Amino acid sequence: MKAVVVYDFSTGLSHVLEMLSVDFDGHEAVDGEDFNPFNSCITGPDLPWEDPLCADARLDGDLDGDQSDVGLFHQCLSGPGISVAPGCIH
Ligand SMILES: [Ca+2]
Ligand SMILES: [Ca+2]
Repeated sequence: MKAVVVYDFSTGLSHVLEMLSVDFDGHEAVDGEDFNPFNSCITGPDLPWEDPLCADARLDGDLDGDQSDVGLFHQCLSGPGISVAPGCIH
């Protein structure tokens, strides 16, 4: 899980936000370079992840790599050089 620090000018406070782990290379854009490692973790419905490196690909929070995870990845797909969408930060 990656994190970013956001400064709120209205309150003068900084907040640490956790980001969904779809930005596998840490470049703050979600593109094809992130899809390749994510895609290698797709197992199918009810088939649990075996590779511990796939822990970051658990986008829907359960143990399999299925269409639900793929859907969440596509919601966060921004494109090369384009920052990840605000909805992909929580
Ligand atoms: Ca990326
Ligand atoms: Ca899943």
